[in-house]
Amino acid sequence: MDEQKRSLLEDIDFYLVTDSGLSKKGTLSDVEDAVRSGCKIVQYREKNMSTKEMVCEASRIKSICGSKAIFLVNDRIDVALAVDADGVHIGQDDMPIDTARKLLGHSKIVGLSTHNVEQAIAAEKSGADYIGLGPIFNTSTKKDAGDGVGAHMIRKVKDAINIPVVAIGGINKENCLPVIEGGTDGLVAISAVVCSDDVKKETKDFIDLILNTRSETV
Ligand code: TZP
Ligand code: MG
Repeated sequence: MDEQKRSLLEDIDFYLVTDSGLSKKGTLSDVEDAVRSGCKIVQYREKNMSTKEMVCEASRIKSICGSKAIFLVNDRIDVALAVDADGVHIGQDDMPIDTARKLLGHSKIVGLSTHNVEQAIAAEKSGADYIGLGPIFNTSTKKDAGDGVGAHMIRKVKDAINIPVVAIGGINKENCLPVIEGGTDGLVAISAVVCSDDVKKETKDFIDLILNTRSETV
C-alpha cells in the first residue's frame, strides 16, 4: 500500500463497517455510497458467508475503494491476503497481532479492537496501526460486545497512546457529539449508516458533524 493511502489514517473522520445482514441496499451499494461521500476506511465484516463469496465480494470492494479509501477485512487474514487488501481489523480473541503482522507484512494496516486503557496501551506496544475503542454505547449489532464504555473513555485512551483511536458501538448522529469532543480520530458506524435509506447522505452528515465540531473546538 502506498504512503498516500496510509496517510488517510492520520485523518480518518468516518469509517464504515459493512454488515450484509443489516444492509438495506446491499454491501457493494453501501460501500460505493459511503466512499463517494468521503468515507476514508471501509472494513468488510461478514460472519456468515462462504469464503468463496467473501473473496469475490472483497475484490469488488477493493476496486470501489481504489485510492480513495483504505480497505480492511475483519478477522479474515486469508481473505485479506487473497485480494491484497490494505489490511485487517482483528479483535482481542482473533489471531494474535504479531502473527497477523508476520503473515501480512509491515506495509499492511493492522487495527485492533480494544475496550479499555490497558488494552489500548498493549495494542500500541504490539504494533497496531490504530485501535477501535468500544462499544462506546450499548449496541445490538454485535451481540457479545458488552456494555457501552461511555464517551468519556475516549479522552482517557487518547491521553495514553499515540496511534489513532476510532470509536465504535451504538454511535448515531444524535449521540456522537461527546464522542467527537472526546477527541476521537474517527467515528465508526454500522447500523446508523447501512440501515438508513440514504447511505450517501448519512455518511456526509457524519463527516460534516465531525468537521464542524472540530472547527468549533479549536
Ligand atoms: N464492535 C464493537 S461494537 C460493534 C462492533 C463491530 C458493532 C457496531 O455496530 P453499530 O450498529 O454501529 O452499533
Ligand atoms: Mg473479530
